[in-house]
Amino acid sequence: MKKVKERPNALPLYRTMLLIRNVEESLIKLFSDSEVPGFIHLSLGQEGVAAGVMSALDSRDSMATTHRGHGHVLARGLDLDLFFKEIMGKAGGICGGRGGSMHVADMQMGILGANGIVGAGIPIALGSALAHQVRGTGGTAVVFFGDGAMAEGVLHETLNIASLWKLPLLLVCENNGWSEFSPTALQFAAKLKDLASAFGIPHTLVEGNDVAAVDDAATALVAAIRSGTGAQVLECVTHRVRGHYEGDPQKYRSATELATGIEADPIRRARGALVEAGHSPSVLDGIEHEVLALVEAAVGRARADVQPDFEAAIADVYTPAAAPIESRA
Ligand SMILES: Cc1ncc(C[n+]2csc(CCOP(=O)(O)OP(=O)(O)O)c2C)c(N)n1
Repeated sequence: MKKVKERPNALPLYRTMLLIRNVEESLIKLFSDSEVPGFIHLSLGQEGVAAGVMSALDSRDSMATTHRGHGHVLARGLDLDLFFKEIMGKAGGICGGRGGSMHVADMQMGILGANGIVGAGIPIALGSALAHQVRGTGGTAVVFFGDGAMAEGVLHETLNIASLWKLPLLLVCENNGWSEFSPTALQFAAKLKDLASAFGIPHTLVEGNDVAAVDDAATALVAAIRSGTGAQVLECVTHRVRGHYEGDPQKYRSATELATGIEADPIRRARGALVEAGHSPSVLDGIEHEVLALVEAAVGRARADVQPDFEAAIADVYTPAAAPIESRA
């Protein structure tokens, strides 16, 4: 068989997607066993977007995510122990176990936070983009949002300011066609492309289940942003395989649509490309086993961790007052 030329980061992208998949599959079990407090929203089927976009970023960059943000923070490189302990509400979590699935944040890694309010990450990333510009960090702020956020006024306001001030902002829409239990097409009359264009912001549409295509598009857009062209919109068409929230019986979806999501699996697609490029299935299985072992070990350590002290509940509610502008050097 003639080998297809392989992209240099094909294996790391595959591994990142497998990591997200294995983590979330383990969360399904933990959640059904009541080991995860609160709600979780899984991104099974959408791993290609997280892996592809994050691979285009470096340590200068910042990102804000949504209620469906496990994949984004894992692809950014958040430590597995800190991740599981947070989702399982343990003291050793990245936010001391007080945030949980919808509030994972890590300022050291430029993770500005997951967010339970639809669209609320968008202005946070806008502010971060302004900070990058004012401080001359060379960084880009990235925000993930679902197609359900297209009707949020804050997106429209953000596109306006980002365009006027030429801010280094990459707006990534994960378009899975659904906003909770309703098709987005029944809720928003415009196309994202037309909305972006109304504010003079370029829009790129990509097949979100093709991790290589997402990586290529995101890499090109981040390079353009770093060169000073201002904001960009990247719309990734993808499929949400599980329900809106874990436990959702999905009675509103047809069997055909559910099957389409499974067939479009970005991991199966990437594996097919790797095998075509000459990787043996046993090597690829080996990566999967290695990732699974890491996930199982992290779950074990999270289980063994303690819950936060009651006194910790109000820690970090207030931050120390910043020095007045005049007294800053
Ligand atoms: C401002 C606001 N309105 C409504 C909700 C209730 N809500 C939670 S998720 C969701 C839909 C999200 O759809 P989308 O943004 O497309 O993301 P997806 O769940 O498809 O990833 C809604 C309406 C909310 N959390 N915040």
